[in-house]
Amino acid sequence: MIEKTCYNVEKRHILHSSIFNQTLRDWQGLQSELTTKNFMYPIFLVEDENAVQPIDSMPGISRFGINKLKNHLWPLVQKGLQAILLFGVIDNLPKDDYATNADSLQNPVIKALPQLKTWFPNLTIACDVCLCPYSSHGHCGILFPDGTLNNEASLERISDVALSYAQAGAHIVAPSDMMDGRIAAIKQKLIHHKLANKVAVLSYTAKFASNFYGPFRDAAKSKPAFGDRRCYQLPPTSANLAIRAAERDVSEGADLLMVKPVMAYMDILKTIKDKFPHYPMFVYQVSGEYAMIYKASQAGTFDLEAGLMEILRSLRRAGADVIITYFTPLILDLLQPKHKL
Ligand code: PB1
Repeated sequence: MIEKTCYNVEKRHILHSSIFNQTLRDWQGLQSELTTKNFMYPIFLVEDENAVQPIDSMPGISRFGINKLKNHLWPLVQKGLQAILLFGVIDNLPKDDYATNADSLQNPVIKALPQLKTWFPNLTIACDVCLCPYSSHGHCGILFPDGTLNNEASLERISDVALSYAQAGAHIVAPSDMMDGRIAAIKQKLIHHKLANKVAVLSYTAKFASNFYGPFRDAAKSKPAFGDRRCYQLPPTSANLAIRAAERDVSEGADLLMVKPVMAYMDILKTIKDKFPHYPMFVYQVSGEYAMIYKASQAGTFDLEAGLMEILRSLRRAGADVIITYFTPLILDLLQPKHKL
């Protein structure tokens, strides 16, 4: 006999008994908890070692020279920052069809790595690997003379750049180029140079030809000189290609997987995490998502901290293990223990 209340609410339909105090509510959300280990902080690094260049399209975000980056990171590391993702931005070094300065000795990332590792020995440093910030045409690979993508030449160049960052001290190389076979090409070079057991490969596994990269392209000065990236970034309409990309990158040796952007792709996030539960799943809350959330909160649409935490918890609930986000400094403040012991 099922006991019924006077309004016939069956006892197993009573949810309020699971949420009437904060502890009960916390227990319902353990799978979406946030710690400092769940975050990676993207950083723009310029040649001028003493520069701080605010980025108009990304309020609150600046490009840094290495000396100013040290000052910026120090308090964040004290608050528990675990990982950063470096993007080099060049102003004076020339850009050419081969993206020569992607890994030249004058490249700001190559120059910064040894210093950052000395200053912050416990910080995990990932380097984005792509040609677009360094190529004259602004595309992510090497092109044929007719302007179409030369995938083979791109693999050779991109794996060279990844190797250079690994040799300069990167803990993780993160190819965002979306060339076919770049994970295997990078892994092969790391193995050949006896670095495969010391450097992780974070694949931008399911990276879509999104409308939400605009502010980044301002920040990194990496807008394509012509055309777009739809012939090598995944079509936003496709889930199947994302699965095929994940299967491919896992088989080619990726250590870490990623979905990017994330807010419009949480179905993809859940699918890939469910299919590969034993791989750390990264998501990239990209520049357009950052700017959208920031500006909406500035417009009074919602409270930034409360709205951001709601979004971050939803990403964790959908399967994200690590969130790459420009909000990392704010999040570190929000994660500080309320009462210092
Ligand atoms: O925050 C962002 O918008 C990230 C943009 C991203 C960086 N990995 C790429 C997107 C793009 O410009 O197509 C850069 C491609 N290498």
